Order: sequence, then structure tokens, then C-alpha cells
Amino acid sequence: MQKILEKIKAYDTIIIHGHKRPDGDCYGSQFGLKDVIQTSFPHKKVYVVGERSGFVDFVGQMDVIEDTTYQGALSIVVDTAVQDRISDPRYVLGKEVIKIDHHIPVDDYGDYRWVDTSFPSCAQMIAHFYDTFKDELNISQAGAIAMYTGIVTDTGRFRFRGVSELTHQMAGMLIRKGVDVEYIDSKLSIETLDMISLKGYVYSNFVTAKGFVYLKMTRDIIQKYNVTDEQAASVVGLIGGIEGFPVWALFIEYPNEIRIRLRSNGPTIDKLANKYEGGGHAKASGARLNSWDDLPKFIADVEEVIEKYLEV
Ligand SMILES: [Mn+2]
Repeated sequence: MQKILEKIKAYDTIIIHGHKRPDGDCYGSQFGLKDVIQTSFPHKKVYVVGERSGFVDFVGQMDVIEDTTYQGALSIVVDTAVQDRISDPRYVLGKEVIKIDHHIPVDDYGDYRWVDTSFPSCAQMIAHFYDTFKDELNISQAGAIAMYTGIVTDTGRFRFRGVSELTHQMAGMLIRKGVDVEYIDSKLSIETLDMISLKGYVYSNFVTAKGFVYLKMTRDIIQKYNVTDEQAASVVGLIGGIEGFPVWALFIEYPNEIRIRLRSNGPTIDKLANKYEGGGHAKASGARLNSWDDLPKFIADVEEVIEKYLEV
């Protein structure tokens, strides 16, 4: 953190990058850091670049800059573990690159790195950075709103493991800086009519097996409800946590395959996912089928996993 502060002080132009398809934490970290630097050092030129994400637009607007802006500039990449996923590959044009992230490191990119997986959000790292050097740094209400948004989105609104005493301390500090909790919640809670309709479909059409709940998200449904593949895939949580059904899955139909989002609050399911060309975490994995013909076998395999788990 000390080194990063030194570097921020040393450069006149600082360009902040995030990841492709940015989420709330990515925006929160990017715009939060921009605010801290810009508010503390008003003479510096600070830019945020990368893909835009509509649902967190209220946090800030991306800057559009020329390649020449990178001459002699410092690039800072936040919330991104893999080099390939950095949005706007021009970060390499900067004179030096700093990585700030909370994911398990994949690529050791950057001249300087601050990576700490104990933080449940990257925005909390930025808030902690500000707080550590608060005698020489400033922050505005807009920056506080950005960071708070990052913290609440990446922690599922303070519900996920990883939320710590420090998380709440930082949230409290940001509230003191002017965050309106209800304003942010209302911005994040807005849903399209199409998504609400799709949710209605999911609740009415899930299928149950032995301890297993699933839904077939076919192309015609995705089209009918006018949602993106990503939105369609996001509803997997709706069929989770049902009493007596420790495993659930969403099968999403693509032109040449069926992608599976597999979840559990009972048995570990990553081994099963491995068997179907997937993997991930013990209780949240991805996998795939070649066609719907393979579905009965997959269901039988899930039921076997659940049966073994219940025997123990
Ligand atoms: Mn994050």
C-alpha cells in the first residue's frame, strides 16, 4: 500500500482499468479509486476506462481517452485476476502497471501488486487504502457511494463468507462520508419487467427429482422473455435453498451445447461437474452436456451423489 501511494504521488496521469463485463465491485473500485486520487490531488489527470455496465451507471461514467494519454502515465488495474480479462488492453501502454485485486492470483501481471484474497470485495481494499492514509488523502461523497456499491454487490449485501469486522468498519466509514444506503439499494434493486416475468416462469416451471431441483432454460424461453443469456443464467439462485432439495441446477441451452450451473448446500458437487467437462467450487460449479439426450444420465448421477450424502 505504501508503494502504491508513492507511485500515485509520483505520476501526473493515472488511468484506472477494470475487467470485461464489469460488475458493481469493478465499478466501485475504479470510480472509488479515481475519486480518492482526484479529490486528494486535484492537479492530477485521472481517468477510468473500460466497458460500460448499465446497472451501475449511477456510480460513474467511463472516460474516453486517446492512446497518447498513456505516455508517461501510470496504469492501475483493479478487481481482475486474469490479464485476458482486463478491459481495454491499452493498460500496457502505461509506463508502469499496478494490480490491486482480491481474487486468487492467476496471472502475475503488473510491476507492482497488492493482492489480498481475505477481502470480500476490491472496493473494500480501496476504502481500506484510503482509510490507512486518511491523514494525507481525501474522498468525496461520490467516491463513498462508489465504494459502498462495490462492497454491497460483491458481498451479496453483506451475506457472504468473507464479510468481516473490517468490512463493516469500512461500510460505516463510507456512510460517514455521505452514503445514502437506501438510495444505493433502490438503484441496485431495479429490475426490468422482462426479468420479473422470467422469474415467474422459473418459479412455475422448475422440475423436481430426488433431492434435486432443476430448470431447462431453452432458447425459445430466452427469446420469449427477451433477456440476455447472462440474465437467463442469473436466475439459478431462485431454485436454491428449497427444503429437502440440497442440489439444484439451471440448464441453459446454447446452439451447440447445454451449459449447466450446478449449486449445492449439501454434498460437494465439483467432482460430478468434472465428469461433465466442468468444475469450480465445492458447492458451486459449471458443467456441460452435448444435448438434452444426456439429461437423464446427469440427473441419475446427481441423485446418486445426494443419496450417498444423505447416507453418511
Ligand atoms: Mn470483486
